[in-house]
Amino acid sequence: MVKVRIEGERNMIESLKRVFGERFGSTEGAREFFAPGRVNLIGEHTDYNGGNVFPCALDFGTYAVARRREDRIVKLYSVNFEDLGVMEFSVDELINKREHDWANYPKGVLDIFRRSGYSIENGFEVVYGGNIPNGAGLSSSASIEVVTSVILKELFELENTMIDAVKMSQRAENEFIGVNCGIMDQFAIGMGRRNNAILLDCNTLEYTYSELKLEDEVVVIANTNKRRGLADSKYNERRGECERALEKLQEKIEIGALGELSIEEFESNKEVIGNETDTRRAKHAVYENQRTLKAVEALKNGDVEKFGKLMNESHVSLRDDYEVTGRELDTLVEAAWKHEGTVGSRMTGAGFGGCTVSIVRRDMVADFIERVGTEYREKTGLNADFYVANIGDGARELR
Ligand code: NG1
Ligand code: MG
Repeated sequence: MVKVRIEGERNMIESLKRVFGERFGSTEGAREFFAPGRVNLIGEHTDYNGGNVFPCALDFGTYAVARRREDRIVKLYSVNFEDLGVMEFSVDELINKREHDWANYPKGVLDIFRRSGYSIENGFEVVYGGNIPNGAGLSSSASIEVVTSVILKELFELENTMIDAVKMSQRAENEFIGVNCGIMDQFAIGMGRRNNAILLDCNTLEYTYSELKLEDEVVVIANTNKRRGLADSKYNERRGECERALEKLQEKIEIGALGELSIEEFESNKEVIGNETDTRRAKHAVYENQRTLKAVEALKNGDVEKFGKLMNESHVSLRDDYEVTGRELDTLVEAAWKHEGTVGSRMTGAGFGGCTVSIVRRDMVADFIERVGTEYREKTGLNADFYVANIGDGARELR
């Protein structure tokens, strides 16, 4: 099955506006916002290791209609979670977190903004609606966080930059939600640019845009439709293993993050890590980081073939050394590798389920979707969803 665009941007906004009017009385003065989802092309599990990532923003994501209120009440509603109704609280209240509640994301952002000293004294009301599949590694959560940051900035005329908003959105995820994630998702969503991926050094936050000069190829995202059950606990486990490896290495060499190591430095010092598993985790982080730099260079030189090979190597490393793939992701990627239209294919996001990203020859996409989808279904009993990705701009107010 091919899901290209669930609904166009205008349709989405118009239907959210209708709901806004129903829920909050009128649409007078209501403003329109958008934050994309993101897909990472290469550089996986490197962000929290102080390494490089190469993500891009998608052209679908989270839409929102928002308006400032004269009192101090905040009202939040999501058309994706109709059963939960309108969440209502005051800006003065200590913001309580409830388990499994989507509104924790906007609440967390509001909390971090206020704790960062931004004066938000009035309430506001928002209707959210999104078309990113949840828990698929396309960053639906970061998209809600970043769109909320943009809403707060615009409604309250705050002076923060998009980079500040990105950092506060990540803090909301770390400190309020309790997921100790790196900065890749929020950064790509806030700073994305049409037809470009972003090479981001997560240690220094230096970044450069790199145009995706794909003429004969397209980016295809495939959702395994396997939800990432244990992702969060395994995610934190991997972070722990990498931290342990780093501490050992620091006994011998002066480094602040695994991302600072060259392959040679890693190979000549790795015996101090001691533990075999931790060594493999660190190896992935170091090699993946270097692989990302090579891949970006290849793309700059118009060598898409080489970029694709490096994507394949990334998957192997995530499968064998980092051990974050699983049967569904491996089956989908192996089916893609067999197809003659495939330039490269790998898992994307945290892993354990969720999506793969592939570069596929444009004239073979239909056959790719048909054959890869069929093989995946035969081997796993699951249906994959395919999206031909358009690389879009970052979060913004729509005017
Ligand atoms: P996804 O799969 O989008 O949740 C997670 C982290 C990223 C990064 C990747 C692995 C969150 C919100 N994000 O992405 O920071 O570490 O895994 O590269 O957990
Ligand atoms: Mg998430």
